[in-house]
Amino acid sequence: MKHFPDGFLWGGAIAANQAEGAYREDGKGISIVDMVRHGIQFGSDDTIDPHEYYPSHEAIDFYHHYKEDLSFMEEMGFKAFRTSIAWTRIFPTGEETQANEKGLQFYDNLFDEIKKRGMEPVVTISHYETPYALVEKYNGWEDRRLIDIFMKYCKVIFKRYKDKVKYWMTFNEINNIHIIPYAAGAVHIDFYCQKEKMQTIYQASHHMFVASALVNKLCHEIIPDAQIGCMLSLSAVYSNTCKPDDVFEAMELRRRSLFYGDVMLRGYYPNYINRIFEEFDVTLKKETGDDEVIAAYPSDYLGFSYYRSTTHVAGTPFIGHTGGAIGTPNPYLDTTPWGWQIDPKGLRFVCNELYDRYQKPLFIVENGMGNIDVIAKDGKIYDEYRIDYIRKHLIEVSEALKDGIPIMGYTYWGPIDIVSAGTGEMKKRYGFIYVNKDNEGNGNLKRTKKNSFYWYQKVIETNGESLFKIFKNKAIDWRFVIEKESK
Ligand code: BGP
Repeated sequence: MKHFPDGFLWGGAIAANQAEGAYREDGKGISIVDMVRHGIQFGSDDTIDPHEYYPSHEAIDFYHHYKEDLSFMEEMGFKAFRTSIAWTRIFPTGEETQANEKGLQFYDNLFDEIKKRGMEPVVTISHYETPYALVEKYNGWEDRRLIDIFMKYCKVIFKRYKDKVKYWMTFNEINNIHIIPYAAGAVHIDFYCQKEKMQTIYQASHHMFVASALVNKLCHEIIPDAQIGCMLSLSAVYSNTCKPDDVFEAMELRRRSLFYGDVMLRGYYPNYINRIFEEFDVTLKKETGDDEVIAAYPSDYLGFSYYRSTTHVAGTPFIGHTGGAIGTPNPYLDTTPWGWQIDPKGLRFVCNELYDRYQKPLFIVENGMGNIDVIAKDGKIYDEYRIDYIRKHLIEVSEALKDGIPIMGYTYWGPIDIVSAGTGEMKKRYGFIYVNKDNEGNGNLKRTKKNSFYWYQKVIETNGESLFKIFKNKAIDWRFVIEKESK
């Protein structure tokens, strides 16, 4: 019996702002992350200090290296490649009436190249890259006018790329507006006043819900054969004990994220949110017709990221970072150097949780391991820890498929090293391909295949079957193991 269905979208995912660099080239405007030096977890400088180094300004210079980089993805056999469009390349401040042709042309070339190399482009429309001008003027999504501004941008890109892109997602990790509001909702909030914070967050979320629904509609009108999903950060959360208080609060913490899926996939505000609104004095400003729009145009599928799990103890604060909620460590799990606990079974758990709740196709659009890679004396990179991480997660994906869950594909996060979103580092590497560039900007950007490159290539070539094969030789260099075993 086959473990993965034919047509499963194997691939990888990046985001424009973490890979492209060229942050002022060809008319690009300043986006919110361009002002972030140490990662979105640590907030924005709200200015660019010319004396400081911002890793994302050059990143891995994907803007000029995309052909070479995509040739690696092709060599691994990718069926899908997820990236985002930098909104500021198309509308530098968000409010121009004319789109920037050079920006449009770049993505034309990029999508052509992806397709030419046998991959489906999967495109996130807004991945933490809102034009900064919209924060200055409107405090981002807190202001309803962002809906029309975003619609204008979407209309341009749908029309332009309608023959090239068939998989879309609106907002990257929209639920992260609670933990990184600046990146996810382009809002500056007062963290010290819970009530004001919640008011701003939910008002901004409402505008994003309406925008997302209208964009779903627009997408289907302009590209009838496209699918457009929402995208949530959904690493698992467990109760730390079987104490009913812990169990209940863990459910509440989880629901804070699932609320976003509830609205965008089911098409209505769930009852439980009313109590939260009451407790935090949230008064949502809605316009006539908003609820109808949200109901009429839900997302087609749920794209989500899964990296790790955590546990919750009642009474501890609801905080988090790019990997999801930060709770109390789980004594049963190992941890990456960045403290992310490795929990492959949690991925199967989450797939079941989500499908039980939504009955819509799932797309695992981010999963991966950030680690410190060392170049060995022979010049190679033996990243067995990464292979082990992915292998165990993919086996759980195959179990979830057996559980009867429609999973469209798996795009590994950061198939080539890129700048970390959370910490702004290059040192935190996810890639199958090493990029010679460090946190301070030293390095010549040379690309080198890691051991995991050959391993993932084999996984895709066998449509996942190699995951279940016990290789006689301990995998020291996958190229040799694979060559020998395939004879
Ligand atoms: C997600 C984001 C990505 C990303 C990833 C890994 O939250 O969608 O942009 O980078 O997490 O996080 P980090 O880069 O902080 O390791």
